[in-house]
Amino acid sequence: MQPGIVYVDGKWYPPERAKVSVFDHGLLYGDGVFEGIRFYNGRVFKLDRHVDRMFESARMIGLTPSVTKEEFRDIILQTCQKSGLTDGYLRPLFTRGEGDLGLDPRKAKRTSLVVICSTISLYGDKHRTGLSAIVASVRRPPRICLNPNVKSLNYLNNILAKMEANEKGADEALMLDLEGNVAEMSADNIFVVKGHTVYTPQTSNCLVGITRETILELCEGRYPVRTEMFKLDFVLQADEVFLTGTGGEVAPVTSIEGHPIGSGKPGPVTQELQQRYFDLVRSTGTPIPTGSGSGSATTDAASSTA
Ligand code: PXG
Repeated sequence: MQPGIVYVDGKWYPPERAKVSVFDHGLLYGDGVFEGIRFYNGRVFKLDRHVDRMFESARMIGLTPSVTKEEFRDIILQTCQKSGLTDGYLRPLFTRGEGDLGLDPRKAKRTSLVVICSTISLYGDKHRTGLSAIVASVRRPPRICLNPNVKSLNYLNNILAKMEANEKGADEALMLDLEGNVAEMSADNIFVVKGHTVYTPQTSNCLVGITRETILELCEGRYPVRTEMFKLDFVLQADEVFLTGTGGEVAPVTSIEGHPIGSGKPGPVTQELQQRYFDLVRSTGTPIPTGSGSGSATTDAASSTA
């Protein structure tokens, strides 16, 4: 069982007792949005950016959250505090809520808020040694079908790509859009290094990653950056490739379809940016409040804030 604590619509529960209805449209239709946030050393990294993106995702699917941004932010920090963890992962979800069968969102009368506070481990030692990737045959859907900037509860497109990687014994899957432009990895953005220049696709065909934004900030004044579309051959001829994501953090991709990238080992630009990223996440962020309430479960929001 996962460690931590889970908030569901006003109350906190131990992970094994946290439940949502089988009639929640988030489960029935993938109708909802989520975020993935990490906290390090008792501080939540880029909390306000994640709060803004979550509300923007909700707005794009016409979902009205049951809380304001300020309340949401407060619930996240309280959930961290109650978890007793100093390093971990937060997974807030807004779902369309419980409603009768039928995909019409009007059947769900009130949206739900869940915040899971736990831990996540994705690539282990491969952060240091490098990941292998395949090119997924499934493509990222175009904006006109489902805007990739919506971080929705419907991840089947990404999961199918990840399954192709699993079947081929690779760590990750690179995804193209319908035009053959490189879009992103199954749950991470992609960066390419050529010479001293750092390239990443524009965000019209991928998620506006917060780790991506952080890396672009870390490149400022050190490496020239170009955000532009490119094809697979550009990636295969790169000196270095790395991926970025809250879960995956910054990880080198050292082979694609069995073809080594650059030297076939993590490159110097990737290693430097990775180190700077780890330094930044461990030294900045919104402090998790300390005080009473830590570790308690099945308390309700109103009484614990009183
Ligand atoms: N693209 C996609 C499709 C994602 O899902 C990213 C890029 C990177 O975005 P951020 O803002 O995190 O830099 C994501 C994020 C998980 C997990 O449970 C997935 C993500 C983040 C955290 C955990 O596998 N994906």
